[in-house]
Amino acid sequence: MSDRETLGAALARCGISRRALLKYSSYLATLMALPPAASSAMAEALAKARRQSVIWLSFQECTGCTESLTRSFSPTLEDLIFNLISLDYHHTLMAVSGAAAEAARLEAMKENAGKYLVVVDGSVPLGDDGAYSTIAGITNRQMLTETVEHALAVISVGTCAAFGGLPHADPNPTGAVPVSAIVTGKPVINISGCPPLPEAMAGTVSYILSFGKLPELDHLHRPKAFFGDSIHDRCYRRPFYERGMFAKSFDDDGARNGWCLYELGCKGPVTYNSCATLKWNGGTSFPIQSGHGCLGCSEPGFWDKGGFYRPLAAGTGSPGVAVGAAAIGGVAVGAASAALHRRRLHDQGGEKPK
Ligand code: FSX
Repeated sequence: MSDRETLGAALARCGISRRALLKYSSYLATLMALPPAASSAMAEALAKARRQSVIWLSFQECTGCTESLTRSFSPTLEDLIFNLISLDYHHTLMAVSGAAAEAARLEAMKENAGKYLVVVDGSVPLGDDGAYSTIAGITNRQMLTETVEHALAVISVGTCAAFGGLPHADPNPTGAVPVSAIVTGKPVINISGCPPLPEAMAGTVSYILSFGKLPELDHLHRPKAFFGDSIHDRCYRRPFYERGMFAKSFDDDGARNGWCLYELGCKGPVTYNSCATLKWNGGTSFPIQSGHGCLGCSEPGFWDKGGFYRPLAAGTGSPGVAVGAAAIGGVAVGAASAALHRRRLHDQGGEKPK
């Protein structure tokens, strides 16, 4: 692996021009709210960077995170950059299996000690000594602990790895925990979402490759560039919320005409992610644009928050789940109540004042 070509050389070999790399850097710099000069510095750094060794571990998950990345609208430069990292180990994508696969993991760890990134999707089962999920004869916990020991950093992709996700939902039969419950003494970046946005995954890796440091993170260790605003902050239905115009059912005229889906259970006001701006499938759409409320999939404990179709104002129905239910409770429908709702969310630290 020591003779890895630079990313610039690899892109040129694939017919990707310098101009395209500059365009991607500029897109990424804008996306991450970096100063204008950062875009050319990023292009230079990316062109000179050696292919980054990445070891990808998949534990208790549905493979949606890998699907999100590999089935993103193609071809895009971020796909190519992800293809051009050295993905030295990936349960789903690697050609070899068994002893040869494990040898590849150990070799990558040895040859890139202190420099490789570990990407994890899925939660880690601790119940019954980890018997619910084993790979190559060892528990997920053992594999994670051993693999991260000499890693540069760990990226938890998907809500399962970041916060426990579906396997952690009540009653959590496998004793599932997020990666951060096991990994200590190493930087852990959470890119949540079920699944996460491919741009957030590729953008975060590109940032680390370009600048040799981690991006700025929020209180849940998510890159602020992608998780700095709530879905509600950026939602195109927001003007209807402000005017107190709420759809009453998924097929009424209000819903069809873009009215706010708050009363139908939309969790956009308490969910932080970039779906409303980046959208999915190459910027085609996102759930709210398709007529369905946000499920809040990038937030901790979203499966247990009292029902996807239960309005926030009705509370979570689940004690101890912090979605600001107390802040939202008692909000009546209408423009005046919308303002009150915002004020109360802000008082709970859930939303900026407007
Ligand atoms: Fe979880 Fe990802 Fe949802 Fe699925 O790997 S975040 S269940 S999309 O696959 O972990």
